[in-house]
Amino acid sequence: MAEPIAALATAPGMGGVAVIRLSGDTVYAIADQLTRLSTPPSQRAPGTFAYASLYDAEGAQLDDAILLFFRAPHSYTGEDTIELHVHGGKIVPQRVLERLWELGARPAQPGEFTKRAFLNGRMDLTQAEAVADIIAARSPRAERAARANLQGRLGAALAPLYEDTLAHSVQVEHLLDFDEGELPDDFFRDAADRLAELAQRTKALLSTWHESRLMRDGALVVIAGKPNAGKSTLLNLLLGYERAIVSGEAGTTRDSIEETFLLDGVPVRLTDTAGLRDAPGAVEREGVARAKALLEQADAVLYLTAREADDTPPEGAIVIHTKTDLSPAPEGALAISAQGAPEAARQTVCDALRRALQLSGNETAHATLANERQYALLTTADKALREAIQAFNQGDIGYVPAAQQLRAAAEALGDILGRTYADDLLDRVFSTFCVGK
Ligand SMILES: Nc1nc2c(ncn2[C@@H]2O[C@H](COP(=O)(O)OP(=O)(O)OP(=O)(O)O)[C@@H](O)[C@H]2O)c(=O)[nH]1
Ligand SMILES: [Mg+2]
Repeated sequence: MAEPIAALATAPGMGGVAVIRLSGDTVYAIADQLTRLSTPPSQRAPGTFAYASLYDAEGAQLDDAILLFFRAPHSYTGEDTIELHVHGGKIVPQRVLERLWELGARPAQPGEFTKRAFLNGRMDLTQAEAVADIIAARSPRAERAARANLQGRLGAALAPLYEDTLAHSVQVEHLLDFDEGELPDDFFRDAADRLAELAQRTKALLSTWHESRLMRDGALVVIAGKPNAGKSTLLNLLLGYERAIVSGEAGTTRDSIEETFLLDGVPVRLTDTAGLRDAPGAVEREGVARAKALLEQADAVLYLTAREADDTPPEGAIVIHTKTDLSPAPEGALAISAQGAPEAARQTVCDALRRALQLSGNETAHATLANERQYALLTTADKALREAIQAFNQGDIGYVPAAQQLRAAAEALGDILGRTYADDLLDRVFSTFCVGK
């Protein structure tokens, strides 16, 4: 029995139209009471719509609406579903929802429509997660990756991996019942070889996480260097507008300034900082302390130098020589003139960042991991597969531990897809969704 649930599916606030979703076993009975159509909703064919007035218990009109009719299992949730398109704004959607509570629906929890879609077998867990990822995407590229996963790209890569691992696991468990002495000599070597092929697939998929993570969480890039090195000038150049004050006075920037720009679909949190020096004033000293703290957290540091005395970049920083229109940079160094050749400067810095952040720069048609949960489980599966291989390589004595590891690998892969699941896993996945999805 699927309790009827309802929620506003569009963002709350001013808007021409608001969409309310209603899903569950008794939604047609509810809609029959909400409307006074000569052909009530329960008599209407799925895939059709109706224009109808909605009424409260006393027969007063609540709104005019368009109703879309879906019937199980051909709906998003897999249940009977009605979508109500009502007027937007603060008052009408709320009034209609309150009437729905009166008629027996209850407010949907965050992600509950998608959770039902998953539980009704409409999608696997990676597809359900992709729904939230499409909404949360911060760049067109991130949205395309999420859409591919919604269409099943990741699931299509993981499902055979899971099936193959499970098949091996089942076979090995089965043979456990026999005396190990009866197994053919090449059994262990063969088993190790076959698992090595699976481990290759898990490894390839794991390697996609680096770039996906950056697309999801963004990269922190800190611009550091001595006062007057040209840091704020570079920030403005990369952003394309005059965000920070630029001046010939040393110590112009004191507080750190963070703005985001997209590099190959990765949101880069670009942070301009106070010039590093023994600052004369307390405010600037605090700025320098903040700059140093940021250096610790950065995914990449752009260290700008105008070739002054005692200019030592922090370890691991990308050193960029600035103001080459004034004096030449050393042979082979990364060098820019933000004022003389801004477009070339922008290119040089972006290319340096692509290398430092290990961005491939091109989109892949292959499956990519989408979140920390998937990455953690796949890491578990990968490790278990490798341990199973090692155990098999030891021959007879490794058989039992290998069987255990294989079971663990299959379980972790199944968890990614949601083939097996615990309620708290589902709660964790769907609680991050917005209401109405
Ligand atoms: N000639 C020349 N001047 C530049 C170039 N880039 C920046 N400048 C000048 O250098 C001075 C300092 O630039 P800023 O960008 O404010 O330097 P900063 O590193 O942010 O300095 P602080 O905020 O004080 O740490 C300004 O007068 C800029 O106009 C360049 O490529 N060529
Ligand atoms: Mg500055």
